[in-house]
Amino acid sequence: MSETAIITGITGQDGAYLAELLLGKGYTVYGTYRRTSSVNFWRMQELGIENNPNLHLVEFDLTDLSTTIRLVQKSKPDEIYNLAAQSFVGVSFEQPITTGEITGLGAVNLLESIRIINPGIRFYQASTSEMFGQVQTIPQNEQTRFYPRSPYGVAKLYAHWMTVNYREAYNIFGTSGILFNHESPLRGIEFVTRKITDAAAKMHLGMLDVLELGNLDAKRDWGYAPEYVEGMWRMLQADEPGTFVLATGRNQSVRDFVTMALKAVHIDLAWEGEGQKEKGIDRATGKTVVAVNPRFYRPAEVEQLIGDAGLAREVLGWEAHTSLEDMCRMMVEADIRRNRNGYCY
Ligand code: NDP
Ligand code: GDR
Repeated sequence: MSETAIITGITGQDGAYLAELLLGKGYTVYGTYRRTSSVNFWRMQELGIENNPNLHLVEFDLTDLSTTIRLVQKSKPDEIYNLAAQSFVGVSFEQPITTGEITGLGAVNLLESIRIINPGIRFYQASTSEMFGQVQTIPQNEQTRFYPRSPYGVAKLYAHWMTVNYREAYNIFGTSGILFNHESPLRGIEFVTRKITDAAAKMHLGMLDVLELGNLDAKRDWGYAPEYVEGMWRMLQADEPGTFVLATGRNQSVRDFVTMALKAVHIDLAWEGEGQKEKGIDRATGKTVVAVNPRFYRPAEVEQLIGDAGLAREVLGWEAHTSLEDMCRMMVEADIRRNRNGYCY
C-alpha cells in the first residue's frame, strides 16, 4: 500500500525537492502552503510536479494548532516532514518573536498533533548547523556542543530538543536532521549563494554592474539540496529514530564562492583592500564588480561551519556527491536562463 506524507513548507527549496522525491516513490503527498496575496508555486512548477494527481496542496499555517490537528486527522500520514520555518537568519534578528513562534513553537504543534492523533506517525524535524553557531569543535557532529548565534538558531534548538524530548517521553519516532547549508537553483534569492549566482548571471547579461555583500570571510559547508532531501527520507526509513548530521565535510568562504560564480561567467576577480573596504575587481576591465555593504552584516555572525556526516554514512548509507564547483555552475546557468526569459524568482 502506498505511503502518505505531509510536507510542511512545500513552497520552499527543500519542500519542492522532497515532494518530487516522494511522488517519484509513489507516495501520496500533502504539501502545505501559506495563503499569500500571490501564489508562490514557482519551484513546484520548475520541477513539473504541481499538477501531479498524488499531490494535495493544503492551505496551512504552522503556528495554528487547530489547523495542524485537522491536517493530520484528515490526511492520516505515515510520515511528517516539518520543513516550514522562518528560515532566514538575517531576518530573525529583526523578527525574533515571529521566528520563535514559527520556527520554534511551530514544531511543537506538529508533535502535539502526533501525540494526540497517532503516536505511530514518523516525524522529521529540519534542524540546522546554525545550532552549532560559535563552533566549539571542528568538524561538528552529533556530539558537538550547541552555541546558537541568532534568534533563528535558538528557535531551531528549541524545536530540536522538543523532538528529542517527545522521542524519549512518548516513544514517538521523532528524528532531527542537523543539516548544513544546502543550495540549488531553487534556493531562495535572499540566501548568499543564490544572491551571488543571480548577480553573476545579471553581470553576464549586462544587467548589473556591482554586487554588494556583507561578511566575505564567513565559511560554510555547502552541499546540494536534492541529495539532502534524500537523506531526510532515509532518516525516516531507519530502524530507530535519532539525530543525524548531513554535510559535505568541506567548507569555503563567501569570497571563494563569489570568485567561483564570476569565473563561471568569465569574470576573473582580483581582491583588494580589507574588511568593509574590500573590493572585487574585474582584472579585464579594472572595474569594481563586488563591494562590501555593512547593511548585510549580522549583529552576531557564525564565522565557520564544517560538518562530519560519518554517522549518516554508517547508519543511512548517505553521502554528499555533488561538488561545490558543479553546483555553482548549475545555479549560474539556471539564473542566466531565468534572467534571459525575463523572470527571476
Ligand atoms: P525555505 O525558506 O526555502 O522554505 C521555508 C518554507 O516554510 C516555505 O515554504 C515557507 O512558506 C514556509 N513557512 C514559513 N513560515 C510558515 C508558517 N508560519 N506556516 C507554514 N509554512 C511556513 O527553506 P528551505 O527549503 O531552504 O529549508 C527547509 C527547512 O530546513 C527550513 O526549516 C530551514 O530552516 C531548514 N534548514 C535549511 C537549510 C538549508 O541550507 N536550506 C539547512 C538546515 C536547515 P512561504 O513560501 O509562504 O514563505
Ligand atoms: P545562513 O545562510 O545564514 O548560513 O543560513 P546565508 O546564505 O543567508 O548566509 C551565509 C553566510 O553568508 C554571509 N553573507 C551574506 N548572507 C546573505 N544572505 N546576504 C549577503 O549579502 C551576505 N554577505 C555575506 C552571512 O553573513 C553568512 O555568514 C542558511 C539558511 O538556509 C538557514 O535556514 C539554514 O539553517 C542554514 O543555512 C544552515
